[in-house]
Amino acid sequence: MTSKFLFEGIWLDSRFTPLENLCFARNEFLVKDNDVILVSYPRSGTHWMIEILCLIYYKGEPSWVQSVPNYIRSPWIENNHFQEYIKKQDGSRLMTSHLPVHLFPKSYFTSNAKIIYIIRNPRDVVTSWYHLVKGELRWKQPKRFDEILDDFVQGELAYGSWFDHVLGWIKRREMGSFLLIFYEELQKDVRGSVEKICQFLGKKLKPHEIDSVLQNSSFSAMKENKMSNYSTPDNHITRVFTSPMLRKGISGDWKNHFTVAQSEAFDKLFQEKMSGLDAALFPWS
Ligand code: PPS
Repeated sequence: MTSKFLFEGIWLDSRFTPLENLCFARNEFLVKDNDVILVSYPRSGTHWMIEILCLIYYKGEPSWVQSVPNYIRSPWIENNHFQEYIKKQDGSRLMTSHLPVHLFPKSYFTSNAKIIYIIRNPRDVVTSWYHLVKGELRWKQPKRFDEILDDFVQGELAYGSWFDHVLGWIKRREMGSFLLIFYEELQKDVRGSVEKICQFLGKKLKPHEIDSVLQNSSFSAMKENKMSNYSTPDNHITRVFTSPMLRKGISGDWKNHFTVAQSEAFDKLFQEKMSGLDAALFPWS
């Protein structure tokens, strides 16, 4: 039984984003000027960034991330399980979305809300995705890596083509209120990245507060934290997947999955699709 449906050229999964919720998010949801919205293509490090942002909001103090599940701290705008949580938020709201720019809430485009867009090497994105869907409870026979890679390249995984997603959003980086962050940048210099995010958000943290942000958002801290690893009993994810949401948390695992031929074909596709952008923008070789 498939839960996939196509909407304006984008494949979505009705278990997480039913058409009704998508239409509400896009047409009716009111983005406010002081909202901060984290946007990403799936498997790009979204939950890592949620943790960092929540800790920045609390000046490194971990009580919030240790007592409230991440999907309530920064709910997904388009997700059926989470729209209720957004209604209960007040003050400066923190929210998450995987939507491509053309399906994003229309009210955002006339607001001063801040967007943080996180990009990860698509080779690692598809690798991460393969491991997630391998543990999908409904399949007796999970798809092989080459089949998932094929779906990824064709834009047939949920939220559509990685290339179109990135190309759509990246255009907005010259505008104000938009911060582009790479997963690889976080891996290489997490302190520098956190300082950059603080500056973007207008938050001033002392060095020991930044230390605490780093410590409490580390892969090992998040893996241990029930509020960050989807082990709370009411979460919707473990009803669908048995695979851990936090798997390896490294860059370059794709090299253990791609064949030489797949890697060469992907490089060629990447160059074709991203030819309009400076290759130096992407922090991977
Ligand atoms: S989702 O479910 O689509 O929103 O997934 P998303 O959170 O975007 O990405 C999941 C991958 O991010 C890794 N992750 C981390 N890496 C490093 N440090 C920290 N703290 C961290 N938290 C999450 C997670 O392990 C997934 O990547 P893989 O490669 O599968 O490990």
